[in-house]
Amino acid sequence: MSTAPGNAAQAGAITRRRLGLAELPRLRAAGLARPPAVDPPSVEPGIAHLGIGAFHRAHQAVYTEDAMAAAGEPNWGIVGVTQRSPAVRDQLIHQDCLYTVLERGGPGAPAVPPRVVGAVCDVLWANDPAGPPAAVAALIADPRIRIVTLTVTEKGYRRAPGGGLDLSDEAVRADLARAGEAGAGPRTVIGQLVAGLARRAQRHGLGLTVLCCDNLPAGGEVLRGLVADFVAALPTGRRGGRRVGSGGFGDPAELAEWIKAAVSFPSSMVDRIVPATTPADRAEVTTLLGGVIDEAAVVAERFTQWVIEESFAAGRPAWEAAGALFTADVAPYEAMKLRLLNGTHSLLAYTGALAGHETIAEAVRDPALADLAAAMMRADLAPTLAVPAGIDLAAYQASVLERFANPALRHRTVQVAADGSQKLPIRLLGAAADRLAAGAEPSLIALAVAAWMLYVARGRDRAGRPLPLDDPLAAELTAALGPLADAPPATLVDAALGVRAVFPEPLAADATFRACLIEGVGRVRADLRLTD
Ligand code: CS2
Repeated sequence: MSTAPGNAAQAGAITRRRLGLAELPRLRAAGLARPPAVDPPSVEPGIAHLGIGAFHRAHQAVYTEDAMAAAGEPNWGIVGVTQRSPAVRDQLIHQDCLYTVLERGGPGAPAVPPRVVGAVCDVLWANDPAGPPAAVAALIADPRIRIVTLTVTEKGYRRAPGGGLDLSDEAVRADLARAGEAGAGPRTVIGQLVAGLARRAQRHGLGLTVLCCDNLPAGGEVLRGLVADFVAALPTGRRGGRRVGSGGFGDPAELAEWIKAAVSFPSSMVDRIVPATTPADRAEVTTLLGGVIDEAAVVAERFTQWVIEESFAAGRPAWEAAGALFTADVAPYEAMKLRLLNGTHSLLAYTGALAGHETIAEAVRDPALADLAAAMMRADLAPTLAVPAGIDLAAYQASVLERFANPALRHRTVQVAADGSQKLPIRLLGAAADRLAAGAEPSLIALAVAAWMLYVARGRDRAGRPLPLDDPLAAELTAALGPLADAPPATLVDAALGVRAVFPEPLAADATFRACLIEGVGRVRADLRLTD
């Protein structure tokens, strides 16, 4: 039987319905999804978010929606900014900025319907050739915006090895060189922030909070420093004996003063495992939504945590009503999470990928790797931590492994392995330095770092399958380590320790650490049978 063209088109239309406001009543009535806790059309912008990827959508945006609903304050809606490509913008604006979060609990956890989130009001692509060049600065200067949040990943901050802004970075230099020129929108996140702050200072001077939500220790202080470095490096000239700044940025000294007085930079610890969404995830969401397609769906574990330093210059959503914890000192929470969770994630990513495990859950089900992970946390990482109030550190370590073991998440080892040059110093090298200073040998941290060296040098797993090197320093690392995949351990270790952007001077020169790394390379090669 042949199908008439009209019927086929109609069938296509039925199966190709897209998530959006028009679909909400039906999804709600059919109980297929948990509808937004707010009424999306009534949500007004209050937050600009730089880096609207999967993590933000499954974490801060959910807290924000719940806070708006709990407090009856719909004026904390999020305007997201996407940096590299228009993909997320295109996905979201074609569905009224609605998207679903699909939670995947561990084995035995009851399935819950996907949740539609309505906290996002709009999305901009920072580099849109069709848009105004300084759209992000204009957004940050919008008086309705009272908080700028960021999830731009470690590399998005463009820090130099010493921690300050990398003034040798080409994009930073280009932003500084063109600062204030008409028609030139900054490309770097710090450039965009400073351009927005400058415009804000000139237009109305209303205060603002800039809240770092990346995996950075003391993220607020770091960001404050990077903004100050950019402002200090703005080109200036002299007019009538007075320093004047370039174009729209005004006088850098005045801008620096205004920032000090009007902008706060709290730190926060964020936690939720949110793997990159796959086509299979999107297909599952479509099925769960009865045929409605959501191009912007995200999948996350059930666990979520947010600890925020209470320092807001211009108000904030009632995030505590959504479960966030406010504290005067986030540092112990950050260190615990970055070292125990993220450090162990990295260990499992490199050893797991080399051993041929596709996901973190598979890696942690490998008894040898699970033992290593537990031992590294217990022996090398936990002793470096000040235990945050109310936390049982042993239980926390167990919970990390339990979360990693969730087979429904399918978090790929190569995804966590990305950007190792940026992640290792934060997650593992600081702890190694602390242990060395205490006279201890951080042999399991060294093993994790050795696994990274072998991952980079070999570029293939135990079975010879290629492993991608997704890292801003990929070229430098491949040149230094690529030829040394089968070299004696000391040769590989010495070449890696020479990469100053990863290993700071005192640690690189530490004989105990070097010896631990050499032993680590030997052990990873032998235990994972990489030389077979
Ligand atoms: C992971 C994190 O990709 C990675 O490097 O370690 O994204 C991790 O899943 C989150 O920080 C969990 O909060």
